[in-house]
Amino acid sequence: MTKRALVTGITGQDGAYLAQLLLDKGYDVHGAVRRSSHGGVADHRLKWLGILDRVKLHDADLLDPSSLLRTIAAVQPDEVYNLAAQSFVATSWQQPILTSQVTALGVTNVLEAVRTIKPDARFYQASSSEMYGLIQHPEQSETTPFYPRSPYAVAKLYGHWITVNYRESFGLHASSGILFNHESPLRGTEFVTRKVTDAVARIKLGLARELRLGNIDAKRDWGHARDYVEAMWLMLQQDQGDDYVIATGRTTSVREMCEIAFRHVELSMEDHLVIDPDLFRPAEVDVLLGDPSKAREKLGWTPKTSLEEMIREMVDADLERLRDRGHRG
Ligand code: NAP
Ligand code: G4F
Repeated sequence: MTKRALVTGITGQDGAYLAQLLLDKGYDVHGAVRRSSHGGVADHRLKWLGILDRVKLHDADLLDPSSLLRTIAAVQPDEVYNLAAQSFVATSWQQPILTSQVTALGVTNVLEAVRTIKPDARFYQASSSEMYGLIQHPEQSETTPFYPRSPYAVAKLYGHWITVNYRESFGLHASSGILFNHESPLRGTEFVTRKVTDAVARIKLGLARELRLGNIDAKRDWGHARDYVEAMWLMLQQDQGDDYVIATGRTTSVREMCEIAFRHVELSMEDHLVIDPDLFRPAEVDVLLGDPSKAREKLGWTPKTSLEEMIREMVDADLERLRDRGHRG
């Protein structure tokens, strides 16, 4: 029997890679997409992966419960992956209410639609290492207390606990993946890794001269999105829903990540980097380092891509994109 999956946030970085993984596994893949004013949907990532014509898209917004009910009724999914969110931490101080509505309450909207229409569907919630915020233990695992430091992280904490609560209250097969930062050539350019690789490629091609960053002493546990979507799928193949930390177990500063990118194109970071105080956040998450032991033991999951390999892949993809654009004029 062909399995059917519904992915909210299918037009985002993780949604696109997850859709590709599920298609490769023979799934019938459906995506929920919100309306935008330019007529179409934000489908450039699905196009980049060459899978746009292989997924079925449905109009649904996390803020509109009736659209979610109708989509789940139409698709009758075996698995629901809730990846949609206002996902940029810095924006969450500018739009805290929207962030709460989509990233927190939106999760309940999806869970309610699942509970009402398809309670035997397995559910995945995209939780975040940002929930650890002001870290309470040097290595963060499923049992480390949370201390969120942004409206985004507070909203994600709600999403995490409502998922746990629906599992315990209604017996849903609901899992929360506490994913540490993961990146790829499909990462939005507002996030620091892609901002860096895009700028390095522009500087190398003579299209820009400087890169402006905020706090380069912040440290993150960075992995590759392609590896992390596999962990999402593995969670929904288990007999019971549960919570899992997904991370590499290595932490690196923004400064070191940036050096890797400049070194790859034989440029010096010091010649181009400008520190911009406007890019510092009202409250920072100084360091994150995940302990993925449970995922390794229970899911058999380990990351495959090193930070160096990933950053080089991202710089090369940005160079290629910019060169293609140049040829097209
Ligand atoms: P992303 O690239 O920003 O994608 C977010 C997706 O959510 C997009 O498809 C976006 O649609 C959709 N969306 C936003 N608001 C919506 C709404 N009101 N209704 C329906 N869809 C909406 O994020 P990502 O990096 O793929 O991350 C996927 C999920 O994992 C997010 O929930 C994120 O918070 C979480 N997460 C990410 C990381 C990471 O490091 N990447 C780590 C931990 C957790 P448009 O294309 O129309 O904007
Ligand atoms: O790349 P970032 O914007 O990612 P952040 O804030 O860690 O959040 C990402 O990962 C979370 C998982 O932990 C996800 F839940 C979330 O959705 C998102 O995907 O910033 C990383 C670090 C921060 O400490 C930031 O202050 O880089 C620092 N940074 C320094 N200069 C910068 C910049 N970040 C950005 N975006 N832009 C800068 O110019």
